Amino acid sequence: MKNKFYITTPIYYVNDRPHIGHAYTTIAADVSARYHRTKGEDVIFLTGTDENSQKTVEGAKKSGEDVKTYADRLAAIWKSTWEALNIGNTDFIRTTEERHVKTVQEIWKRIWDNGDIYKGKYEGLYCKGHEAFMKEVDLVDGVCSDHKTKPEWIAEDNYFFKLKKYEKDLLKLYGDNPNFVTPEGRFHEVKSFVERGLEDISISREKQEWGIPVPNDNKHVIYVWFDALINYISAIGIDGWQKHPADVHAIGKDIIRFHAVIWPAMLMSAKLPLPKRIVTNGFFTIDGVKISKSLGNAIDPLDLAKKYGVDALRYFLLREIPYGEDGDFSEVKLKERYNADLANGLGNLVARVATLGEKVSPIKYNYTHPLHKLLKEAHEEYDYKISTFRFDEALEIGWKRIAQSDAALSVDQPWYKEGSERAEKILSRCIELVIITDLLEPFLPETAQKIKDQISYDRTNKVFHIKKTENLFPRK
Ligand code: ME8
Repeated sequence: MKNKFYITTPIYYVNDRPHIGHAYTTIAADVSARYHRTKGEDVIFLTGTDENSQKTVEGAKKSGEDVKTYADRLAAIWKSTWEALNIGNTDFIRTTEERHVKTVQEIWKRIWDNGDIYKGKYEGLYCKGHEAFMKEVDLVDGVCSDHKTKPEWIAEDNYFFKLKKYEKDLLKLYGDNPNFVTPEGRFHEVKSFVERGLEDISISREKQEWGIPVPNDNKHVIYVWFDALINYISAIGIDGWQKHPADVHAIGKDIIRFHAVIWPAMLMSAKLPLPKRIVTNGFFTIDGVKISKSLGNAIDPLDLAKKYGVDALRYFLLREIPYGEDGDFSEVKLKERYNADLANGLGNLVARVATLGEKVSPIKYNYTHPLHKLLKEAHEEYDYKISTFRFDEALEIGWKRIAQSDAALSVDQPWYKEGSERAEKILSRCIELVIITDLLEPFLPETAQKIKDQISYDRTNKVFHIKKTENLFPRK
């Protein structure tokens, strides 16, 4: 039986179109999904949209549409953006879908039946930007420092989830699973947060109309985060989750408490298995400035993809910022890396090998080359890096090979003109390129195909066919 691998991204709010930050997490998850597919695993890769938020209502109001029409239009934009960025998700979930609403209500009932939901009064602050209940200590001069808005004071009847009850179980979970959250520093923050003591949380809103009704009490809607987290189950069904929960939730550092504290507690209460890992990326700024709608600096990934190509954008995002760390995005750096690593590096190597190789193609090859052992070792190191989300280091391995191959090509230059060793020398470079292409495929799927079109290995007849076509990355 094939091994299963289930990976998810956050489901994104539909109050705006995707920006480069959303693309970052989604591309990372896609690289992981593609990598597991190359290992022959049966991959489920889920992304989608989080629509039962007040942000959706406000977005609709601003654009003068009714809420459902607005949500439909925005969800289609998110879907098509991922298609354009070559994201190979196997499913796209919207939280307004029937399959999700049903699952949320079922999970609510399970948690209710377990005695973990009670009715109480919530009085306190609520930040709409965060869609989260806030404490005075979270604010700076009474204002949410992320959204620069004053949270509203709400006083209403709410249902509460007994989060505090799960304090000990959560600490045990963290103790037993040292890789539950990565990177380690952020896991540490989560642990300290829980160690300081949890409070029960409000999981419904009384005065909202848009949202999933609380079972048996339709005066209330379910709090959007309680609903949103369950999407990971809705997509594959409760039975599906029971058999194989998520292997990886890829998220940004901003939503770690929801995923590493509230979500496992909800699952424990519903008596369902827990996700295996939560992998968090840092946040990046643009030219040193926080990405924000009001500043108008939210770069549309499609604009960059149009200018540099989808693969170049995918490459840059994962090469430039070590995954997990905060970083800075700038188009100047993107262009620099494009020219240095892609045009002069990979693109140039492929062009050189194809030009020289075309003259001696086809070349016979029967797997006895000494290069094989060496390259296998590179593969092992790469496997480790990529399966632990060290994308920049995985790419570095690929680029080290590219540089070595390029250097070997220059040293061997005299042989390429004529002589019996010509085909033999070219063969070495072809073998290297096949391996390099394998390594890079999850990151640069389109480029990998283009390389294979130029340098292809025919397994049946055991020959390389080499044919020069277009330049992969024309200089910018
Ligand atoms: O939080 N740098 O959705 P959201 C890196 N609906 N990543 C960034 C980023 C940046 N500057 N900005 C955004 C929500 N992201 C909820 C999630 S899940 C059950 C519900 C990425 O639309 C990052 O992955 O605000 C972050 O966690 C996510 O977008 C937040 O997207």
